[in-house]
Amino acid sequence: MPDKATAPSANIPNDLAAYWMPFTANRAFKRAPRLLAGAKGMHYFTTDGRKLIDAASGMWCTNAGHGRREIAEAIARQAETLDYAPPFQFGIPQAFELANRLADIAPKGLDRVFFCNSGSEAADTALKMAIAYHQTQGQGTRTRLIGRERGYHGVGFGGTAVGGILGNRRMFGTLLSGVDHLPHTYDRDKQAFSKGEPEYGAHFADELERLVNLHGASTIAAVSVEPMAGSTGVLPAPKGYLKRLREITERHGILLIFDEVITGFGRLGHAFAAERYGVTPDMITFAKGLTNGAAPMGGVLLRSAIHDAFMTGPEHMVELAHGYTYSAHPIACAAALATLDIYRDEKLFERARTLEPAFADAVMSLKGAPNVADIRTVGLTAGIDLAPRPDLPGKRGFEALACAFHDHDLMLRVAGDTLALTPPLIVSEAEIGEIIDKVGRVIRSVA
Ligand code: PXG
Repeated sequence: MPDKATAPSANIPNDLAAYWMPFTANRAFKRAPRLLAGAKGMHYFTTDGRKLIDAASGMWCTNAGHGRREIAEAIARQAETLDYAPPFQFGIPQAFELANRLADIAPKGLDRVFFCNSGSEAADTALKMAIAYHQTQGQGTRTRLIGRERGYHGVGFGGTAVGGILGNRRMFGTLLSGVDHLPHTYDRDKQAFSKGEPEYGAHFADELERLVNLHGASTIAAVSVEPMAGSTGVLPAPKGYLKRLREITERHGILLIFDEVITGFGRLGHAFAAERYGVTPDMITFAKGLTNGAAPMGGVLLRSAIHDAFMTGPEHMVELAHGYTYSAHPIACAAALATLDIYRDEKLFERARTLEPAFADAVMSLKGAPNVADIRTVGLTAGIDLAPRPDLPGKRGFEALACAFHDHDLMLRVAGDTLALTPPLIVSEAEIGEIIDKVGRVIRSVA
């Protein structure tokens, strides 16, 4: 690699050493970089001038497609008018408007909103709120948090502890104490090649009764699950599973948190997956699609009874000692409001619901391709499990990601050896066909 001082100047950096990339195979990346320069609609443009079709909505974010002018203009206007405002003890009208807009599209009963800047912060915020809420109820022994194997709730200490992904946990010590996990809901023998929610597996929710019998309900604050586990490779909830979790949590006074960072904003055909399943949790965490990825923002939707429990004591006192310098950042609020307008005006959640059957059929056509061990679909999302290379788990998946980018002009997500497809909700049927054709070629390339 040329010395920095002598390197020719160009848009493309020729020294990639300084940037330690997140959740990235840094050495492999820096040997064969995947550099992006632009994006519009369903496509990314690379620094070497190629056009990639985006089958990943960036990273489950750009549900309305890339480069939306309305959002860019809203951000620019906001930056010029009010760049920053302190969110503690001061407010901006846009934050209140956004909270109202979110309460309007959330399941009935979830009508209070707390803002932060990411899904990880949303997860930790909800967990802290759950513990604090029980304290307001004179139930300070309820501190235990229950997650699920293969769950992902970001990378804060709370979310990492409640999450159930070995690779994310094992390097970071003991994490939070008092955390336990439900089993994951995937059983390939019983569920392989399911479209939508698998018929088998509602009983996995009953494991919560076992944990209650082990620890005592009076020690458990909350259970947090993703309605569809995304990062771990797309595991839709089995039919009836979430209803059963709701019944058990209600019976034992345990708060139920849905992590909808991925499933929110139309991915499963509704504003929130809670609506698809007819189950109202006590809190919903959200991020990603809220701003179409154009600004970092996340948050927690919660029942007013939880919020109201804190509204006691002297009125000059802060009720919840929690929040971020960039909570409800003006630019993020502007991006989110413009995004919600697009979702509403273009009926994108309904569009996802309408496209779901054609999308599922298209992805299932890859059954029988080399090494395809299972395919799962739900909403506009699919997971395709490839058989791992012997003794090298994750290698075939990584090769697929790289080969999709370099050789097939396709942007994919992978989780281990699972390919995840999650295109923008503006995708056309023809583009679904194009994506599936490319994915088939990628699968054959890494056979
Ligand atoms: N909860 C869920 C359910 C998520 O999927 C987070 C929390 C954390 O969000 P932040 O904004 O802190 O990253 C996520 C993030 C993938 C992939 O490839 C998915 C996520 C992040 C990175 C990669 O599937 N989800």
